[in-house]
Amino acid sequence: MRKRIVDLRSDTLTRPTPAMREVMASAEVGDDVFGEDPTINRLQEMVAEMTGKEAALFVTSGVQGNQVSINAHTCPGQEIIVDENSHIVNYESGAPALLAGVNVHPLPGKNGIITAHQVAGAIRPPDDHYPQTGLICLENTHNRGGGNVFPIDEIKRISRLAREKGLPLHLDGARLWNASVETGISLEEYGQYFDSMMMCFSKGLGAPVGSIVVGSKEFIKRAHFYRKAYGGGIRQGGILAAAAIYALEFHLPLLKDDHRRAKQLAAEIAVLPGISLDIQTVQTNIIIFEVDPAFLEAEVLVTRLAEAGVLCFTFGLTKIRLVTHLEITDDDIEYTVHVFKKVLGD
Ligand code: TLP
Repeated sequence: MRKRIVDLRSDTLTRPTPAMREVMASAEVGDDVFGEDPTINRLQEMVAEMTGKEAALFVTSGVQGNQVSINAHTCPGQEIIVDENSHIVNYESGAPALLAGVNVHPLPGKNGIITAHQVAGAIRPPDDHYPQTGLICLENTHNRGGGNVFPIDEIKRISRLAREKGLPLHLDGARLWNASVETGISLEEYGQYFDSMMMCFSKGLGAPVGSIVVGSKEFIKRAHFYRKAYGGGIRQGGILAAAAIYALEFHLPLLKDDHRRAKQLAAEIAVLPGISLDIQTVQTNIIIFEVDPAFLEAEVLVTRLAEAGVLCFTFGLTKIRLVTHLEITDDDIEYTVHVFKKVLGD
């Protein structure tokens, strides 16, 4: 019998379903570098409309979406203000420096949430000693923050500040879909506060490849230049855009089940010995918890869970992340709880 595996390492692991593969196989395609792929064009129009933006650009990945946006907003030598735990600072291979030639100015957020007050203090005065601030970036939901939703009132305050200072505001919204489903705040409302937003189809939505960037026509024209420069022109990418359209239609409403399962799993493991987890922080599909090293090293817990078929990652020395997604069922949650209890000797 095949060993049972519950893979909670990431929502990037989802594989296209047979129905998704069918729409991919029959997608109409053209050369997107010439702007002639009808399915990519349809996806771009759809998402521009959903977010209330003038234009959209299909990109190969979340990293590429963030990086073409940083490039399109800034000049080399400028500085971008961003939370110290953001994906842009931690998991994009130093690309802001490598590709756009900008400094990052990381702020200490609380679970990834930075305030307008902190941002105001970080904007550089016009003095030749300082790098000049070129962009502010937020992340919603916040990955290292434990999938928490960025509070809308703080977004509004930061957006107001950015506009007063004439600075662009970019959102890493890899999981903005999750934030929107959880809060009921529409993508269009989120779109009002940002000059650009990047959203992924290849996380909870379950598409195999692809992200999208939205903004003004002028911004998208500049982003298009950088996408080409970074080798992101994907020709007959309509087969991928078809998967994204399918995901928006059929998988977006399912995200609320991922959130329900994550909250249930969090509540059940929070009470186990050696684990420290505030269930209030579990708002969407990500759970991050501390393991008391005096009880068990996080790395050892990950190995023992894996031996029993539950896969996850450490997030730093003492933390572990679990992510629910399209392929995780209620039964998988039950099994995971059972395995945790067995491993932690409850
Ligand atoms: N995140 C991945 C890893 O890179 C950590 C994951 O497993 O969660 N922004 C955010 C907030 C992300 O979480 C990710 C992916 C990205 C951008 C990058 O997306 P891709 O992997 O499509 O380049």
